[in-house]
Order: sequence, then C-alpha cells, then structure tokens
Amino acid sequence: MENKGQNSTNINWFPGHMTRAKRDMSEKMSVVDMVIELRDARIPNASKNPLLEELIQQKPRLIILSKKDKADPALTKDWIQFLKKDDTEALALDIPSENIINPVTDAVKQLMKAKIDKMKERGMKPRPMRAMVVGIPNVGKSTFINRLAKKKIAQTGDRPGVTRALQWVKVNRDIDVLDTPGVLWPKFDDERCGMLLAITGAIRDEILPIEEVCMTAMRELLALHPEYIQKRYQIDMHEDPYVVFQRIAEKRKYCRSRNEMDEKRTFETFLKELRDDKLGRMTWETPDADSK
Ligand SMILES: Nc1nc2c(ncn2[C@@H]2O[C@H](COP(=O)(O)OP(=O)(O)O)[C@@H](O)[C@H]2O)c(=O)[nH]1
Ligand SMILES: [Mg+2]
Repeated sequence: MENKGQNSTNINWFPGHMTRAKRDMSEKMSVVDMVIELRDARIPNASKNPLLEELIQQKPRLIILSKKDKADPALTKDWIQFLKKDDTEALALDIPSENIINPVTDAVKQLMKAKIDKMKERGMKPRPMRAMVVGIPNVGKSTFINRLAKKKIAQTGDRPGVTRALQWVKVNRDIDVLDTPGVLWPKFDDERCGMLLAITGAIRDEILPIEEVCMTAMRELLALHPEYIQKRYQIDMHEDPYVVFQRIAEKRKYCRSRNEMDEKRTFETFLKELRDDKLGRMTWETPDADSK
C-alpha cells in the first residue's frame, strides 16, 4: 500500500513515505541494543505494527502497554503474561501519572541481563543499554520519552527527510534512549483493527464513518459489558445496538422531532464519553482470540 496523497484518507497521517520511514527505522535499529515498543493496553493487537517483526531483527524487545489506566486491569494482566517471552519483556504503564523510570529500568536490566553479564565477564564496565522507542501515532511515545528525560525533548527530527545526528536521552546509568521515536503505521488493512483504532481514538475520526464505529463499539459493549451501558444511561436494554442508541437519544433528549434521533449528536457524545472512560475501563481484545 502506497500513500500517494491524492484521494487518500490517510493523507497527512503517515510520517512520510513508508519506504523512507522503514529505511530510517532500520538504520536506527542497527545502532541500538534493544527496542521499546509501545502498544495501547486497550488494543494490544490492533495497535501493533505488522512490519516491526521484520525490522526488529533479533533485538530484545520491551513491550510497554500504555494507557493502562483506561484498560481492563484483569485483561492487562493476561496480556502481559501472554506477551512475555525469552527475548521479550512486557509492562503496563499509566505513562503521564506514574513513576515510570524504576519499572522501565528494572525491565531493561532483566531483558538485557545476558549482555550485561557478558560485559562484566570480559572485565568491561557495563555501559547504558541503548533503546529506540517505536509505536503507532498517539500511543504515547513522546510522553514516554519526555518522562524518561524528565524534560520536554524538542522533536526537531520529526519532519521526514531531515537527517541529523542521532541524539540520546540519558535516563540513568542503565539506559540511553534515542530522542526521536520511530513512528509506525497500524494495521489499516484489517477491518476489525481499523474499527478498534477508531474506537480508541488512535486514528482521526474522518477516516472511518462514525455510525459504523459507534455501532461496532455498542455491539461489543452489549456483549461484554452491558452493565456499563445500563449504569451510564439508565435505559431499558435492547439487543439491537441501534435501538440502544435511540433509547439513549430519547433519554438525553438528543432528538430532532418526537421520534427522530439526532444521530450526529448521539454518536458523537457516545464516542466522546467512551474514549473519556465515562462508561468504564475497557479492553477490546483478548490474548487468545485476537493475538495474531
Ligand atoms: N490516560 C493516558 N493517556 C496517555 C498515556 N500515555 C499517553 N497518553 C496521552 O495520549 C496522547 C498522545 O500521546 P503522545 O505522547 O503525543 O503520543 P505519540 O504520538 O505516540 O508521541 C496524549 O494526550 C497523552 O497525554 C497513558 O498511559 N494514559
Ligand atoms: Mg509524538
């Protein structure tokens, strides 16, 4: 898939030309010891990048599930369990609010233990491990780097085509992080992934029709957490998502005339409340069913 700009709903959204982005990331990959991959804790599968597996080569990986404050805690635990492997550590964080340096340092040291031990065996003083942060737009990469740096890092290298020396953020004596993250594109081609990215606000609203996004979200909520709907809107429940929206509109008086729901207002309000966690904490994917 190429983003040529014309007629493309993805315009202004990709970091530049995909080929260039890929080459740039692969160059950076060669100078780091490991990769810190951010994914959204609410959609750990849909927020991963299909090409990272190829780009990452054999590098150890720390997966950070961001926005854990918005996700279902029990499912986050399941995902962490599922994602951990020999060369992969996993950690869930509320990046803006919690002290992230200690858990990240511990995870990096755990992941890189073999390499650090080898340096020591050879009589070398262990140097900080160099990591590159990668992830799809909006997942929390800049917030993560700024919090590790304890200051705001100027993102001058964000423009495509601007080559400059690699700059490192010194976190502590154990970690250095590349000051510009690698921006990856999500799985647009998979319909359900696209829906989940839209539901959680990872992609711009214009990309997908709001009615379809809301109907999908409501259908899944009715199956997984009908009590969230009941509690928030205090309506008589119904199995048809559209009828549920009609009842919400009726209750909130989002109507044009007596029996006609103001769809735009109803859908927009619902989506905003859902994204602001007004209905409850929600994880949209489970490790078994959605962990392709
Ligand atoms: N609730 C919550 N919001 C977060 C978290 N991490 C990042 N954000 C918010 O997500 C938005 C996008 O973050 P940003 O760092 O700009 O993402 P980037 O595009 O990957 O660099 C910002 O509004 C952040 O405040 C988190 O763990 N929890
Ligand atoms: Mg950013």
